[in-house]
Amino acid sequence: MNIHILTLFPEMFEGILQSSILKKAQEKNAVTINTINFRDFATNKHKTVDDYPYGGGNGMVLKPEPIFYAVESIPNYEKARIIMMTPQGIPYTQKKAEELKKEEHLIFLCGHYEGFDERIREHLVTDELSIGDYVLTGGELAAMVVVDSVVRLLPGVLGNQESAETDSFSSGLLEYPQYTRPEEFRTWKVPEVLLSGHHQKIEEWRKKESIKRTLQRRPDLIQAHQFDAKDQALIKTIKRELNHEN
Ligand code: 6GU
Repeated sequence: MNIHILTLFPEMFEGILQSSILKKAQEKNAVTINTINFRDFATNKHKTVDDYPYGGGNGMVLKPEPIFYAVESIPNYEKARIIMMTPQGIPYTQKKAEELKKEEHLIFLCGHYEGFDERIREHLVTDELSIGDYVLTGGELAAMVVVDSVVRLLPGVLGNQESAETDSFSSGLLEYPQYTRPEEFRTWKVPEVLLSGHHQKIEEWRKKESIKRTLQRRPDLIQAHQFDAKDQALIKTIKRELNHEN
């Protein structure tokens, strides 16, 4: 996969792209990631990238020329998904990450404080994404979130240790509680079943805890999930138990 990130603040990406899994993914050639400062494509001597909104009002608006010219400088940009990061975008989910991982080329547009001239949205962009219902100072942090969550899904990026398969949201449920040594810490013991060596019982316990946690924290995910008859019975049991606790 090939990723380009258009931003006025390329330095914001240095730490994240040079650390941990994203660094390794680039070293393994699973992905190439380049930042482009679209100020370099500004057309006047002051390198202006924004201007006052037509019709008046507060704030500045990102001009179309620097962003169009920066995108058009990228080889084969016509075949890329061109993704604008804004709070008005469609909500980003694991499902969208699974969709984007199949693409060969992603181009991210990050604005900072300002809005984009609507012609960028209408005539350049293929996707507009938001990472949640809160406002960031710019699209950079949001683009990093999307890049991180897509790159970890690329073949060969995660080892077995970090495997993408069993974690939250790929199963549609939240993760079950995990424990490691010591068996007892400040009187707090690890659940007996996990020490039993009884694999079927351990699997059942984990499934139950996973559903319990999801019911308590994210009932919306339970609504969306398809359960077989056995799990539906388990959900009923858990709901009854939770009612008795309260
Ligand atoms: Cl993609 N950009 C900004 N500026 N704020 C956001 C966002 C994006 N997603 C949530 N809040």
